[in-house]
Amino acid sequence: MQYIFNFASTKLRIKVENIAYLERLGDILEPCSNIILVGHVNPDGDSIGSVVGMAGYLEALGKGATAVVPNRYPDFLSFLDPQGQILSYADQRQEVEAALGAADLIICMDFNSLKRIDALGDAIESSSVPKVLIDHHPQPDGIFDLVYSYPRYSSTCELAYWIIRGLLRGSGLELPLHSATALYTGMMTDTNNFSNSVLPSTFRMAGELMEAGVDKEWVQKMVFGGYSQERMRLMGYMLLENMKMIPQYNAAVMVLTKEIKERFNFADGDSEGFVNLALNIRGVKVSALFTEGDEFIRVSLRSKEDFSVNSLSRAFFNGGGHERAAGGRLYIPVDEVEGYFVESLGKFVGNEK
Ligand SMILES: [Mn+2]
Repeated sequence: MQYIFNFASTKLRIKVENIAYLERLGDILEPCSNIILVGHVNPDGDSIGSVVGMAGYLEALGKGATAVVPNRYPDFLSFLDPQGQILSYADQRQEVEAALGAADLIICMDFNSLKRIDALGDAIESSSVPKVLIDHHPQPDGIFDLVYSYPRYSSTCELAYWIIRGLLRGSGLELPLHSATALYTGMMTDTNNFSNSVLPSTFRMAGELMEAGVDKEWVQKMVFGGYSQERMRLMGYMLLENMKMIPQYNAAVMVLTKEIKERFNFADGDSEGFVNLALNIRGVKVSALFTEGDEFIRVSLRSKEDFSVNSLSRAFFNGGGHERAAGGRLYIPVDEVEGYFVESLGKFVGNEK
C-alpha cells in the first residue's frame, strides 16, 4: 500500500509510504489533553529530538505533553531541554508515575519494544490508555494500538517531521522553533551527520527546517563542539591501544572496560560515535563496541554493505535493531567478550553461507 501526500502549500510531492493512517492519529489525539511521550533507554539525539519535536506539536494544538525517558540523556543534549522538563524514570519515578496516572494517551518514539525501556516498560504496559508507536526500527511489538513503523526513514525525527507536517497542513498552526530544531538535531545525529540512511526526503526535511529558521550552525556546535577533553583523549586511546582488527571477518572491535572508564573520567555519552570509527577503515564491514556496565555489557554493532548486524545481534547478542546499526547485551566476564565476538562471527558467517 502506498499513499502519496501532495503538500499543496509548497507544491512538493512527498511520498510517505504507508502513512495510511495519518488521520487516525489526528482522531486519536482529538479528545486527549494529557499525552505522555516516551523515549528509549540511554536516550540519544533521535530519542530526545523526537519527543521534544512531538511535544511542541501537541503544545501547538493546546494539549498537555510530558516527555519521559528511562534514564537521563547525555549532557550535550540539554540544549534541547533548556528548562529540564524531560522526566527520567530512574531519577524521578514518582513524577513519572503521577504523569502516567493522569495520562489519556501514550506515544512511544524511536524504539520498537517495551523491553527496550527497562522498568519504565512495565509502568507503561500496565496503563490502560491507548498507545501509539512512531519509530523506524524493524519488527515492532504487538502491544500498540496504532503503529507508524517505517524502517526506511533516516530517523524517528524524520518520520515524525513528515507526520507532523501532514497533520499541520491546513490547520493554520505552526511547529514551535525549538521543536523544529529538535527534529533537525535527531535527524542529523541518527544519520551520523548526513552520512547513513539519508534519502532525498531527508535533505528536503533539512532544507524546509532551515527555511523555517532552524540554525544549523548552532546545532552543529551544540552537538559536535561540546566534547570534553577526557572524551577526546579516550577516543585517541581506544583507537591506538584498544581497537583490534579481525581481518578474517572484515571486523574491528573495541572493549571499553570499567578500568578504562575510570582512567578517563568517563561520563555518559562520552563513547557516542566510537563504534562508527572503524567503519572508515578500508575493508572493515563490521564494527563492535562493548561497554562494561554494572549489570551487563552493552553491545553496539555497526556494519556496511549487506552485513546485517540486526540478525547478528538477534542470534548472539540478545538484541537487535537496524540492518546496519544494532545493539544488545552480554552477561559474560568482560575479558571473554572479544573471544565471544570472534566466535559469533565465525558461526554467523558460516550459517550465512
Ligand atoms: Mn533512531
